[in-house]
Order: sequence, then C-alpha cells, then structure tokens
Amino acid sequence: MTHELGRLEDLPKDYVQDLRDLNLVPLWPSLRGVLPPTIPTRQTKPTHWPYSSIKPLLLKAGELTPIEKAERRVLVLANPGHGLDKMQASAAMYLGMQLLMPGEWAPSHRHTPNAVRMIVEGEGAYTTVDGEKCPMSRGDLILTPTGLWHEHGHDGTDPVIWLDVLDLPLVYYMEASYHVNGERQTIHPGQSQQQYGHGGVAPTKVFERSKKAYPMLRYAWTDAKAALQAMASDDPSLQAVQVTYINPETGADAENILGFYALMLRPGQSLRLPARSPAQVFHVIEGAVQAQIVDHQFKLVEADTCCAPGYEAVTLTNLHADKASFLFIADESPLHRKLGVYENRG
Ligand code: 1HN
Repeated sequence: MTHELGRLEDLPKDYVQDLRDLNLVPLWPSLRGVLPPTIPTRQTKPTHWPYSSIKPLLLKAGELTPIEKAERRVLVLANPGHGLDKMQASAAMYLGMQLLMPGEWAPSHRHTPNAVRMIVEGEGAYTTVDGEKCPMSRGDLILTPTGLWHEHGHDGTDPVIWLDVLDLPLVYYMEASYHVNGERQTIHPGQSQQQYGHGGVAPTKVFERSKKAYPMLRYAWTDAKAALQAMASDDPSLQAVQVTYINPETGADAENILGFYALMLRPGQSLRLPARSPAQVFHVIEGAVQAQIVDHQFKLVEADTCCAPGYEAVTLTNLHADKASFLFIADESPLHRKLGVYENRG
C-alpha cells in the first residue's frame, strides 16, 4: 500500500529553514521520488542516432578542429532525457563517434573509466593499448580497460570513424574519474588476438609469473561473425544467436562494468528481448534492423546507434528477408549483477 506522504509545503517555512541552516533535509517529501513504486524512474529516453546525420558533422569537425586542439575528436551521442550537457546515453553508459584523419595521432593517456571501440568505417588506423598495436577494421571491438595506456594512429588514406563506449557517467558519479597523459608507447610483440582469438584453447603460461587482468584487447569482427554464423547453422531452433565478448582467461565479461555482445538476426527474424534492469545500446554492424523500444520504432540502418532504458522489453526485427543482420550491443549487466540489482522481468 502506497500512502500519500507529507509535502515540504505542509511544514512551517521557518522550520524548513532551521533544518537547512544545519544541512538537514526531511526525507518524507522526497521518499517516493527516490524510491518510486514498482519500477524505477528512468531518465534514459529511447533515442536513435542515425549515422548518416553524424558523419557529415564529424567530418566537418575534422576541418574545424585540428586533432591537437581536441586530443580526441568526438561527437557525443547524448541522451536528451539526461540533458545533453551530461553527455550520457544512459545512467552508466557514454557513447561517442570519433574521427581520426590520415596521418593524425591522438596522444597516449590512461584513465579510470573503461572504454571500448567498435570500428565503424575506414581502414589503416590502429590503437595501441598497453604496448599492443591493434589494427582497426570495421566491426572489430578493441578494449581499453581502466588504467591501460592507449593512443590512436592512422597510416591509411581515408577518414576512420569508430564508436566509443565508456562507463564514464558511472565512474564520474563515483568521483573516481581522472586521466594521466603519457609518452608515445613502445610497441611490443604478442598480439592478444593471435593468442586468444581461437575458441577453446588459450596460451599455456609456463614461464609467466603474473597474469594480465585483460589478456585480450582486440576482438576481430571476422571471428565474432564466424562464431554467430556457425551457431545459427548448427541449431536452426536457437532463438537468440548471440555471443558475449569475454575475458578468455576467466570467462567473465570482457570489462568490469559494461557488457558487450554481438547478435545475429536471421533473415526476417523478430526477436523479443525480455525486460531486464540494465539499459542497452544497439549498433548495426551489418544489415538493417527495426528496434521497438517502449513507444518508439527505430529503423536502424548500417552504423546507426540507439539506446533503450532498463526494465523495458525490446523487440528487434531484421528488415532484410533474404540475409542476416548483425548488431553490436552494449549494456549495464555486469554492473547490475555485481551490485545485486540485476532483474529479468520477462
Ligand atoms: C577517451 O580517452 C577516448 O581514448 C575517447 O579515444 C572518448 C571520452 C571521455 C573520456 C575519455 C579515447 C573519451 C575518452
């Protein structure tokens, strides 16, 4: 039973002022606000960012702002429900589209928020993470976990664009967000994708004394796509043809706070994802997908991105009747599970 609670206006003004002077606040006028009945208040609005609108503005940023004046040349995909200035897609997720022009270099730094990059367009760029040179190709996922040095370079001939996903809003809220600038990294041999990019086997560490917390930094799209296609053809009754990007040493999510997945929709398939507590982000790697989120129907084409608030079911429909479509998904599941607030409401 939810009772009407006393309002602030019900209290004598001088009493409220006496409280305020002592940095005190009565709880009951605000209790329902912070603890609403049955379902949380979500500021995260279903939002669609079409790539066709972002790309020309991002290329324009390339003309307007040299990389030295930007460090990272990014247009942030901000959720209007949170207020654009907050630069957040959901409570815990930040999204940005980043442009690197041929010959440019985005200098080395490290920071507390975890990041990943999903490569959208262009060839010839690379990210160096913790001394490992990670080539960027369309659909690849590259991790830059908390605390690891990273910088971006570009030896190709055309602009390269990628989607950054960070847990920045959460880490900032925790008052734990900061960065440190560094020197250009020396590249060492030992590409993690070569060591870990083959399911079921992992390098035997005969001589190693300590394990790396993040052994795999680059997840090639060719491998993830092949896994999805193999799963789909192996079991035609499998409803959700989806893989999770994991740490191959532990089997846990690739990063601590956000979860990353690749989903294949069969030709014409419609898939209802149950209402779960974490917010989600959908990005089309290949194909075209309709996303039904609350009272919104987004028609997503290649490289489009959208987000959905938590506690809502999402229905994804492949708009191609004759070929598969592929989505990259990011969500807040690892965070919710670790904090014990994860729910699946069906
Ligand atoms: C960052 O370090 C990168 O390294 C991109 O490319 C986006 C957004 C906020 C804070 C740090 C990068 C970022 C970022």
